[in-house]
Amino acid sequence: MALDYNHPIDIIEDIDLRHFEENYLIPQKPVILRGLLKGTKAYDEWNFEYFKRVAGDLTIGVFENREEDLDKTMKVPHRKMKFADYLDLIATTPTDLRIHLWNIFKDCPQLMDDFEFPPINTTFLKGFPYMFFGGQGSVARMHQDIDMSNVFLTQFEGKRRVVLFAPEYSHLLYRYPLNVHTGVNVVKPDYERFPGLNYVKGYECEIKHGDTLFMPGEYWHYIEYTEGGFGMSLRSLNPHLSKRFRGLMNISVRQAVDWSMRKAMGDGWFEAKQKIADRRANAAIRKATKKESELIPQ
Ligand SMILES: O=C(O)CCC(=O)C(=O)O
Repeated sequence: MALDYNHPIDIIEDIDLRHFEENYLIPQKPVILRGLLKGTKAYDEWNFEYFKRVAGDLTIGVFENREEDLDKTMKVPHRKMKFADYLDLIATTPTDLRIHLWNIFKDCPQLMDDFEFPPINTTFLKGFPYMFFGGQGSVARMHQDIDMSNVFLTQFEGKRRVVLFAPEYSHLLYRYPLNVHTGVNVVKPDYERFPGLNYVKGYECEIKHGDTLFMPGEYWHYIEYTEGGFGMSLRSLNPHLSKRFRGLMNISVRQAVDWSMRKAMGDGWFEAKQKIADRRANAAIRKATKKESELIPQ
């Protein structure tokens, strides 16, 4: 057995609210919505040159691929650059530099006129559109989004490879307790250290200009820029109240407890979390192997 994320994702060119809700939103199943923003200025015109004209003079914080702090979301940028220089760099040169979760619309509100929230969802969080930029080879390591909202990730320039796993696999993926991160590297899996990976199944896809990937709330995602480029993510409330509640608890309580324990115990807390993650994974492996042996006729 080995880590299996070869399952393709449905690709749909035209979809209405009912079809989307019944087949993807309520069952929380990923799908690529090809050309979802067709007919908007963003779809036709957003490229490196456009963003250089609109926002090139801004100074922005950029992040490197770093292996440290595996259980933390990187919030403080590793360096600052002029945005126009950053765009020139990712347009021409492989680099690990990324910009993530940038609400560029606060700096350049006129960009909000370039698109409309697509009529396939009624609970978009309209105040939180974010842009993501990355050089070829840069990576967003595997994580879940802490608020558990659904994400509609549209690509405008370049290409991104995305690997997705359902939240049901969180224990087999060694999620740290009180946290939305894991120490596993899905593209270089270490089966000896993380045997649970043998029991996990997921999806893989590549998105390019005009593709919108619907990532259901709580889904694990690993993202790699196979070409330098950028995209926008629109978020919407999870249709399931239990997940909305979990998202709220994550932001308000779990994260705060995690931070205070880290402050109080330092590295000891990280080690304790690793042990708990290992214990939970071992229990999930026992359950998975029991299920398999039940399927073998005696
Ligand atoms: O593409 C990226 O840089 C990361 C996107 C991501 O992790 C997200 O939208 O939650």
